Amino acid sequence: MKITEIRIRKMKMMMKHPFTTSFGTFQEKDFLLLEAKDELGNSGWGESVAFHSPWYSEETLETNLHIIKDFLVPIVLGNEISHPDRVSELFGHLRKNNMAKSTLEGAIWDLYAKRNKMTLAEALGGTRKKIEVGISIGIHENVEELIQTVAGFVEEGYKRIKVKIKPGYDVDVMQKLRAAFPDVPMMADANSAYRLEDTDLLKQLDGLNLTMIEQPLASDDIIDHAALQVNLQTPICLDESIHSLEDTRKAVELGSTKIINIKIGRVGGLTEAKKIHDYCAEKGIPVWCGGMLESGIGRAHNIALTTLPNFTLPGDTAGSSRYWEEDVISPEVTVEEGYITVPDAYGIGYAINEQAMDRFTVEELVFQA
Ligand code: OSB
Ligand code: MG
Repeated sequence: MKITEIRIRKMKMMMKHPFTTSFGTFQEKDFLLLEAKDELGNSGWGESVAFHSPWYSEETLETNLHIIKDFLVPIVLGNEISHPDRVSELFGHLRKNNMAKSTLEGAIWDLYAKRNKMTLAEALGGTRKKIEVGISIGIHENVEELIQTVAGFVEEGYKRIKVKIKPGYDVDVMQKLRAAFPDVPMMADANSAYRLEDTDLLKQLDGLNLTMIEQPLASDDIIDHAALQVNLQTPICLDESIHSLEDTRKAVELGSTKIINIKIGRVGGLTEAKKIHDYCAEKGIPVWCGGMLESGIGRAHNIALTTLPNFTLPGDTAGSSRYWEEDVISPEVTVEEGYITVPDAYGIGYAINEQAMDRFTVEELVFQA
């Protein structure tokens, strides 16, 4: 297929509720969407999961925009791409900037699937018709309120509850939650808020029957996580530390992680995500699909990826209504009894809600071959 046009939209959407992690709170989501068109008039969509500020990773919306328009667009625009797997090879000589690469690669995957009259899930080799989903819940300073919030999502049927923790808001909170919900699959995500010296504190989470603890230590670490795992019964799951298949291999070989959170943007796209999935399947490491507070476009990519067989744990891809009054796709993503039905329309499987798309667009850049 020949890439004839690329359009980048700067988006701004208000989240229904503020979301708080160990790094801080946000309620406004600024991000990029990218549309790639081919010579037959097909169009594919990708979402940049980089945030406005570099709190989660070093990438931001503006660095993504710079990398995409000044380096990535010139590589693909006007060129023939035989298969989306080629895109990561074409980008291979450019270091990191994974979320930027993933934005354009994702759009080309969608385009490829539509052109070949397949769902994105089928194009990736996925087989599941519905996927199990959990939900990620931000820090609520008032634990009673947290319990109320969790109760609502348990009621809605979410298959697993993930709670953000930070120093001073951890063991006591998790104990109270476990007491309130003895049988609900539960996990904690620290977003790198602890150090190896906190091992004794983290050990107090053992015995609460948590499915895992996500990224307790530094965002660039795999050594201390291995040392921590030796002393912890709760499985460690890495998020921030994993950027590639190579990172995954090293972390698994060192024993730093027993479960991997795969985020398409963080690993540079669907092709790399699939490689990580395949490697983990071979090693008996379960994986699940993380979230980045995406709009429907990013969510649709997450859903397609989750149809691969080793995504055996519920992901963070909650329904559109979790964060948005109105989403940029139609129909919106809905969750029924903890499941999302994988759409059967070609490509990402959801149409664009043009009115919402235009309303949330702040700026548009167009590149033509
Ligand atoms: O660490 O998984 C994370 C949100 C933003 C950045 C990082 C993370 C998260 C979440 C929420 O946990 C995932 C979602 O609901 O999209
Ligand atoms: Mg995380």
